[in-house]
Amino acid sequence: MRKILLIAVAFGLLPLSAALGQGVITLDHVEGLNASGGFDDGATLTFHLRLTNVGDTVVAMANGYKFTSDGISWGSLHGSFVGPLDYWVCWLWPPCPFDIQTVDYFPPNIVGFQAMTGPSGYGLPTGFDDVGCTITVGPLSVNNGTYLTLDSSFFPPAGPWTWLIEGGTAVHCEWGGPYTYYYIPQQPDTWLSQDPIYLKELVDRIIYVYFRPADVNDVDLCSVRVQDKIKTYSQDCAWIEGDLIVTDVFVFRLLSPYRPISGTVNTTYTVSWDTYSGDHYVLYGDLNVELYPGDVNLDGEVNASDLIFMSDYLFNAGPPSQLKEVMDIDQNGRVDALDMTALSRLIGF
Ligand SMILES: [Ca+2]
Ligand SMILES: [Ca+2]
Repeated sequence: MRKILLIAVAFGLLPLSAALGQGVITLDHVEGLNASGGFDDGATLTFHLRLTNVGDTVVAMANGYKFTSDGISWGSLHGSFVGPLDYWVCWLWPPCPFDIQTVDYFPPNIVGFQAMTGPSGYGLPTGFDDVGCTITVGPLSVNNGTYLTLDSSFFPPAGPWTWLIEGGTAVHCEWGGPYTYYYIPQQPDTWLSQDPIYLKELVDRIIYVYFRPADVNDVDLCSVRVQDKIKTYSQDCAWIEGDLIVTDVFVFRLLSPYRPISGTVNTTYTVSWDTYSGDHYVLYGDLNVELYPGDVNLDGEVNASDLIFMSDYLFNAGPPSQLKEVMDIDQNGRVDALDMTALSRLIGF
C-alpha cells in the first residue's frame, strides 16, 4: 500500500496538502571546496544534505535536486543515502527508517532520492536531524563559467518534492537552498629566492621571484611584472620551472622604492601577470632586507678594498656605491671623510 502511495505521488497523481512545518532539508556542508571557499577547475564536490523532521513520522519521501551553472560542466553525478539512512547500515542492523530506497538520475543535472517504509521500516521519526543524503558532482570543468547552484527540483516523470506521513498524506518539506558556490581558484603564493635579502650574498645582484599560478601553461610569461613594472632581467620573459613561474630582477631596481636604506627593511612586493584566458592576477610577497654596513663595494666582504672604494669616491671622483647609503658608515646622513674614519675602525685598522 505504501509503495503504491509513493508511486502515486511520484507520478503526480495525488494532490499535495498544505501541512507546512513538517521539516526541512538543508545543506550541512560541502566537501572539496578550496581554502578560498570556492572551487577549482577539476574539483569534485560532495554536498551533504541534512534532513530535519519536526512533524509526524515520515513514511515515504521523494526529493529531487538539480544543478545549474553558467558554464560549469561536470563528469558525473552521484547520489547516496548515508548515515542512518545508508542502505548497508540498514541491511546489517535492521530495523531501519526505510526499507526501499532508490536514487534516480536524470542527466545531465538532476538526481532524485526516493524512500519508503516496508515490512520493517519505521519511517523518518519525529526529531530526526542528521545528514541523510550526499550528492557528488565532478570533476568540474570551468568553461568561462563562474558559479554552480544546487536547488530543489521536481524530477521526471513529474516526481514532486514531498514527504508522506502515516495515512498517505503528502506534507510539505521545506528546502533551505538554493546554494551557490563560485569558481574561485586557490590563490597561489609567491616568494623570493632570498628572504631576508643579504646584499653581500647575492650573485650578480640578481634575485629570483617565484610564484605558483593555477596553471603555468595559462600564464603569459612576457606579461610578468614585479612591483607592477619590472620586467624579467636576464631574459625576454619569465620562465616555467615545474609548477612554478620564475622571473628575476636586478635587486637595486627592486629596492629603489625603499631607498634610502639605512637599516633593515620589512615590506612587501607584488608580482602580477596576465593569463591567456583573460585574467589578471596580483600577488603580494614578503620583502625584507638586511644590510651589512661597511661593504660599500658590495662584493661580499668588508675589508681594505672597501676603504679604497670609499677613498676613490671621496677624493678621486670615483663612482658611488650602488647602494650609496651604505657609505654613510656613521649614519649621520652625509657621506664624508668621517665615514672613512668610521670604516677604518669597523675594519680594524
Ligand atoms: Ca667590500
Ligand atoms: Ca656619514
